Amino acid sequence: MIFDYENKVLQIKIVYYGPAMSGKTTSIKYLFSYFKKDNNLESIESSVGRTLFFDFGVLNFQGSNWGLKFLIYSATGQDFYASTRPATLNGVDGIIFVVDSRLDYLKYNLRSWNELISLFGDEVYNIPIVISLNKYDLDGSNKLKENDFLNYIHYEMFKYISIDKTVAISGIGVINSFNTVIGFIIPELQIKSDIIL
Ligand SMILES: Nc1nc2c(ncn2[C@@H]2O[C@H](COP(=O)(O)OP(=O)(O)OP(=O)(O)O)[C@@H](O)[C@H]2O)c(=O)[nH]1
Ligand SMILES: [Mg+2]
Repeated sequence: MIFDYENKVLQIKIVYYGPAMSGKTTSIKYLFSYFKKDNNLESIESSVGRTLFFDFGVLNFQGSNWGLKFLIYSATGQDFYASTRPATLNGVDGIIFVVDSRLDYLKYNLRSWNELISLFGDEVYNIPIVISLNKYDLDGSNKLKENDFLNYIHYEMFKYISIDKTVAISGIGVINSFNTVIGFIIPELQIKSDIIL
């Protein structure tokens, strides 16, 4: 978090993290379209729509006294570009961990989670994290439940953690997850549309 006292702007960095194809880019695209800031989002993608390095965009909000500037990133899930992930996480204030909630993908989710934890020391337990059980529209009952995932990851060690189902392709839960992570970072704040309440 960076306070720019001169311009009265608070800068906050949020990273969407998770295994390949879990829905990080889709979530970010929904977020930017919700705030009608589609043009602020840069996705560096391969010809088949896979994130090469990261997605990046800025969301600005103006309060009565201070401006808020959110730097939003997604780390690529593709292992070929894994070396870019630590840099993307540098200086992060909050993480949205996007899980592919189909049970067949559990090992990829856990591998990505363990990698995320290993990139930080014990400070990871102080970072606000919202887990998004994404693709909840797919595959009937063959899906990960909130408590099951939490039990895999020793959630009780984390100071600020939350989990919810999402469907990024239709936007279900995406804004909620974003608001939850922001609420962890700045408890007084709630963002509605493009004004700060
Ligand atoms: N059915 C369904 N499909 C989804 C959902 N979210 C994303 N997808 C699809 O899953 C695929 C991968 O989504 P992306 O958002 O590109 O995944 P990513 O996490 O950015 O993947 P990488 O950049 O490769 O790490 C795309 O075809 C999306 O349309 C969802 O909630 N439900
Ligand atoms: Mg992507």
